[in-house]
Amino acid sequence: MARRSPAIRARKAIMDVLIVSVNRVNQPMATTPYGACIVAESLVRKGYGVHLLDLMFERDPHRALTLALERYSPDIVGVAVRNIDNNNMQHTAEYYRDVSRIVEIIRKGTSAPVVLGGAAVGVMPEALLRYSGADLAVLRDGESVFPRIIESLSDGGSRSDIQNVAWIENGRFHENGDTTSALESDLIAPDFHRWLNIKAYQSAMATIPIQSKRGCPFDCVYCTYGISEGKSCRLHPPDEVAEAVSRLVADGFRDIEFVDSVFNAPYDHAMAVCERLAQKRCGARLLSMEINPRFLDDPLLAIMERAGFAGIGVTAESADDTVLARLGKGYDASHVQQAAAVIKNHSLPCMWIFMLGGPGETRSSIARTLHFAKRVLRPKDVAFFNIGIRIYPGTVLERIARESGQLQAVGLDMLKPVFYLSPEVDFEWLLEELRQTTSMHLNMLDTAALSHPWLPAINRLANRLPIRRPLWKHTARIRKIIRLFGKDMGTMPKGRGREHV
Ligand code: B12
Repeated sequence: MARRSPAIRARKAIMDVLIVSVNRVNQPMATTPYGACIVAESLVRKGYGVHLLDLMFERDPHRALTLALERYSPDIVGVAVRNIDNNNMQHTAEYYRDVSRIVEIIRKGTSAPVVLGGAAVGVMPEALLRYSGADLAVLRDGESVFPRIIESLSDGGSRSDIQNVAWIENGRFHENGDTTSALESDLIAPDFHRWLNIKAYQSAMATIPIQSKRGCPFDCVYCTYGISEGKSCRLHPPDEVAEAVSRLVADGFRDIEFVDSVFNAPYDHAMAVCERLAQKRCGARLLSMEINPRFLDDPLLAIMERAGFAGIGVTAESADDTVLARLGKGYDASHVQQAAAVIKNHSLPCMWIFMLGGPGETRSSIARTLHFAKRVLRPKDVAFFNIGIRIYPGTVLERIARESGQLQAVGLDMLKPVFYLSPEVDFEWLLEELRQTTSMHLNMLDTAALSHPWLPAINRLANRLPIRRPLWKHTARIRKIIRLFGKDMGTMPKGRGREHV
């Protein structure tokens, strides 16, 4: 949806900022808009009037936005966009569509400049700018870039002077650098109570996010983390991280999740963070779903347990050497086996995350990964299988798919989810293999489970019951109960959600 010319006028000194967090996705559970809160807090500290409109639990989000525009008459509007789609090849949902409607409503209510930011914008800035017609996009580090935009526009400056922004001018996409700023450690834990309806998040089983670092140095062929957060790791001092966790606990939060791109690399930093947390004994129930198997050993798991971790997600992706090499993981199947052996020495609940159907995948490599999940993992652990890989612009996977003639979509069309599936793997065969595996092993799930319509209700119900978190560790028990109602979460309906390349 193209819009009018995006030239933005410096109107007057910008004083009042409205930030709209667009995300309303409640599967697998609602996620707390951490980035938007960090940005809001940084602006308040610089003296701006800030209102954060979180659409997550609004009954009528469009009306809520119209009312907020009337009530706050903002001088600039920030739009936080977290998700483009649900990364789910079987049951695809296209969340980016909400963004153009939101920008349309903003345009009706105000002539203030509209600035896009958020995780999705770091992944596809050009497509989202073109699709929404917003004036500017912040590529990363909103807490430092958004204040600079405001200062520059208030002074009548030009957007080409601002680092880490992108815009469309005369139909052309302009991107101004991809530098990174120093992390502001006093913003690790914003005042969530101030910005959000925390009760609603808690009853939806959402965790409170926290970062111990930003950036990802790895070269996984499909991944955008290094693009959106930068390739070098910027570390928060371990003391500050532990202090922030203690503050959150003092504020009444217990379930705190590290949302670093990878938690346990650099290894020494993860160790130091956990050591400080173990010293503090603040009573947090910690979680990280981004553990790299290569850097997992007994000392780290031991200190994670003492720090208060209640669960981890190991992003193994495969147990096959060729597939791991083609995915650019930087480790091989022996590291995955080793991680499983180490985990067996501990009691920490673990979800293993696999990615089936990438470059180099064949029927026998899939058989090896499924065998590993069935025979090597502890039965109490959960195995989760992604099917196909979402192709993002700027990744090596995009190049692979184009070179092999499997990907034609360009520009805006990349917003529509497009997935890679190895030509050696038949989609229907893979679905059937997984259907058999997940129906026999109640601790195993595939992507279909993430779009299960009962998930939000399960989250709400579980929150009322004295159930130990994380909820996923009860996957087998929950599925047994669901089966009593003649339904299931692990098997999937025949057929695919949408075309793959
Ligand atoms: C951790 C994580 C999860 C955790 C979240 C746990 C939690 N409690 O929050 C879990 C595993 C639950 C999860 C689930 C999903 N996730 Co996820 N997740 C991430 C991850 C790794 C980090 C997100 C994060 O919190 N970062 C830290 C914060 C501080 O960063 P941020 O939000 O980007 O904010 C910064 C900037 O973006 C900017 N900014 C933010 N808001 C604003 C607003 C304005 C106005 C401005 C100017 C700037 C700005 O400034 C902030 C501070 O610098 C990202 C990848 C990544 N590295 O970004 C994927 C990512 C966000 N997830 C993604 C997806 C797809 C999903 C799921 C849909 C997957 C699924 N199939 O279910 C679900 C959706 C859940 C939901 N309800 O929305 C995609 C989204 C893009 C896309 N493809 O659509 C990402 C980018 C990964 C990817 N490349 O595919 N996720």
